[in-house]
Amino acid sequence: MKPKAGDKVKITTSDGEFEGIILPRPELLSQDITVLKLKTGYNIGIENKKIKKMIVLEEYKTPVLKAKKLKPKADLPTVAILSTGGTISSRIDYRTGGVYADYSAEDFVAMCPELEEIANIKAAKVMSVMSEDAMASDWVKMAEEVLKVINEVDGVVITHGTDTMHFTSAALSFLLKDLNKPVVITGAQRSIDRGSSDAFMNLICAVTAAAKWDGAGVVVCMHGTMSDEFCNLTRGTKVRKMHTSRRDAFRAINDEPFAKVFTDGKIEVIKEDYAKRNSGKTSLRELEPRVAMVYIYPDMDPGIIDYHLKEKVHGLVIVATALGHVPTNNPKSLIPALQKAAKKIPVMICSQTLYGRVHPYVYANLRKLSMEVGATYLSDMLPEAAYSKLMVALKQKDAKEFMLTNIAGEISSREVDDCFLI
Ligand code: DAS
Repeated sequence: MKPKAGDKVKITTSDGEFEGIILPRPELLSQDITVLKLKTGYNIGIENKKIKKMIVLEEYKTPVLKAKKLKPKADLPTVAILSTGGTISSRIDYRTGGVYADYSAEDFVAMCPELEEIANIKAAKVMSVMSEDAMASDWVKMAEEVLKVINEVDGVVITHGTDTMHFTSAALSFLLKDLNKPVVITGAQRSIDRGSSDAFMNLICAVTAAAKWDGAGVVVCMHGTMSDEFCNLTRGTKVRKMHTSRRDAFRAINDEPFAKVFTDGKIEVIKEDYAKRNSGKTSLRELEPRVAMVYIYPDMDPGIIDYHLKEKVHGLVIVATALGHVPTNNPKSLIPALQKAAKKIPVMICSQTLYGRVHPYVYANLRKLSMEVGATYLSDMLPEAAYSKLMVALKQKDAKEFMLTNIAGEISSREVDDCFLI
């Protein structure tokens, strides 16, 4: 049997004998070296040509997680945990360095027994993707799974990768029409099997919010500070991942969190401008995925607009500079291409500043884009929210009217300057 990554082996070479675990060789690195993790924890590289003999002492087997049987308690609320993948669901296999298991929601309860003190957990694994791989069809699948369980529980938690969590939280805000209870999305910046993981506190706070928060809507529940003080509950259309790795990477933009959630079960309301839990009927909207986002930058090639038209996108979200500008008065002006596009498909304008709101008239260039081209200015809507909202809008009778209607708090009526970069 040919030794493989993870096997415990004894290697005899001209320089002596070595015992340890074979580590995987990333494709990029040369394959004529065997890397061994010694008992001491150190790794050594042995040239294959020096190896006289290698015997397998213990073959590696991918550990199988024992799913924990969940026992419901009559006096507790019921929360569904739908797992979709991401770091929160991944376990690094220190023997091989690879990710070897994708936790299901039952596993979360097994690793975090506090969850069973907060609510009866109904678990389901919806998919198993790192969120950079999520697609619009995955958002539809998640929304369908929420709809399947929503009438049997007091709230839903979705565990998800962090990279595109804010795309998903916005998309579900538009796909789930008249959502009548909380859908709380959470994740982790550090995998759940590492001591310093933020996963446990995020899970506990997310299940608490799904069980007890009096709101109805899609929210993100992630660390509010670098330490384990509390989690923020932030509107799904006004939240964004703003740091690659900090535990408090998720911030409210042009908004403030609804509430702080503590691991002792306390929910401290910050503001109440959200729909309350109700007995209304939640339904599903459809989406048209062929929408493109175009980030505006100096000296860009306006050909990108023509490319998208050729690729038959049905809508464009322009992530413009500041108040909503694009290159207008230079040899590479985007106006002609956008004029052509706007004749066929909706062209929406957001700002890459994220904070503040775009404006169609302040400058002559803006008037050219809003009035001559006919682009639609989306106030303080985040680009990622506009992206999924336009997909849903394209399935409505009047896409432009839908985009300008405040569906899930994606357009704030008043300035929230006091929370700039909080
Ligand atoms: N790749 C990242 C993702 O799935 C890992 C994480 O942060 O969850 O979004």
